[in-house]
Amino acid sequence: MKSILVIFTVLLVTSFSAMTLDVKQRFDHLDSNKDGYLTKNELDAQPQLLKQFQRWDTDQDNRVSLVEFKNFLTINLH
Ligand SMILES: [Ca+2]
Ligand SMILES: [Ca+2]
Repeated sequence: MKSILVIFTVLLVTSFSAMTLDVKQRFDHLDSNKDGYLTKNELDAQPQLLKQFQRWDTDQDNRVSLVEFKNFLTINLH
């Protein structure tokens, strides 16, 4: 019984970190100048993402941080 719980926990942690890594990779891919923020310029080539910009930018500083990006994706995945 205990081993099942351990396996379950390991699976949960693994899938969670895999998802986090995936989000980071997508973010880095979009962040073309690698300053750690996505700006409207960087999303110019992705109109479908640009449309979401205002919703992503929760503190409205006109740039999307990794945290904002992650929050948005996490909210929309559940
Ligand atoms: Ca950037
Ligand atoms: Ca922001």
